[in-house]
Amino acid sequence: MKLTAAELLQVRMPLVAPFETSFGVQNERDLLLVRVELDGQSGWGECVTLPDPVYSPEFNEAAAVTIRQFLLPSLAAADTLTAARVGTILAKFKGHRMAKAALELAVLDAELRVAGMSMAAYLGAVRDRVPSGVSVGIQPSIPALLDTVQGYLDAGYLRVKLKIKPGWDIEPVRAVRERFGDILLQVDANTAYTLADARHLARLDEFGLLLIEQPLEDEDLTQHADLARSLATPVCLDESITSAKVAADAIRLGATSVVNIKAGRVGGYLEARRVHDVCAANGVPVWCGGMLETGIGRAANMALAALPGFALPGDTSASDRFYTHDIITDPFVLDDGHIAVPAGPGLGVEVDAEALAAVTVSREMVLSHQV
Ligand code: OSB
Ligand code: MG
Repeated sequence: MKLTAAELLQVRMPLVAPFETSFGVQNERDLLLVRVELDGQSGWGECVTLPDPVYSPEFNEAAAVTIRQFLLPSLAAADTLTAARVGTILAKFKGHRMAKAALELAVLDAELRVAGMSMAAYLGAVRDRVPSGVSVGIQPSIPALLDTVQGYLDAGYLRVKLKIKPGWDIEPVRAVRERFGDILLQVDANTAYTLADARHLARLDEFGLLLIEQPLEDEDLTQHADLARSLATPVCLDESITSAKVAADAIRLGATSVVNIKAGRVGGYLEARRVHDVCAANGVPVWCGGMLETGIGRAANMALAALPGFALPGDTSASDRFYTHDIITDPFVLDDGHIAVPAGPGLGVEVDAEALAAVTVSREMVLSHQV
């Protein structure tokens, strides 16, 4: 197949509530979508960058420039383009994994729509629904936190992840554990601590958490291994895991005993599957992370989370966890704490043109077919 057109969209979606992490508060989701055409067949991809380089070095505007200036021209020059080739074609460009992942996803969507195959089937899914967890942002107070968590448990979420930071860690976890008892509970620090906090973080041990996610900085693999030895709570890496190779290194070092897989962070869904495979080969359970995706990225995450090694519920929440109006025609809903994995061709969801238009800030043809 040949890349015949490509479009870049900037979208601004209001969030149902502000989402606060140790790296800041988001009041809306500003994001980038890509639409490609392969021999005239449309495919959609979502870029998971944030507006600022606070979770990873990538950010929306940099991703747009990278896609426009380097990635799309290289893909357009390929005579035979398939998702499996995207990684190789783009390998000469360092980093920019989220930008690459968005394009690989769009190509894959188009390719699979032509083939009549679902993304879940393509990746090797073994489930038709996935258990759903929820990521709970830092709240203004403990009573507000308990109300928020109560709402998610009432909705049926099967696992709760609390965002933590220095000053918002032991007490919120204690309060949630005391109020809700034996729920599946974990925490995510988004790199907010240093190894000097090891004794403090060990105070979380008494709460029987599933895991502590990314306590230290991205590059601190050895220090995560040191920390892991001083905690009973399993350490799970997110930001640090940028490829299957890094996952293998982190496991070998003892820096991580569970892995959060986000396709954007590792350069695409095919590399995400390789991370899954490396973890499975080492007996390391994985779960699917999230980046406040619209229905497009969410659909792809559901397919990924249906692979056999996804042993824990992920941040695979329903669309209404973040958005009142998603941009797909059938938003993801919770059913008995689970989300159905799309079974139709490609992503298996349809973009709602009207809903998309309502949140689109700009839309630009980056490449149009030259005959
Ligand atoms: O660390 O998992 C994270 C959102 C943005 C950036 C980083 C993270 C998150 C979340 C939200 O925790 C997960 C979701 O999309 O539900
Ligand atoms: Mg995280």
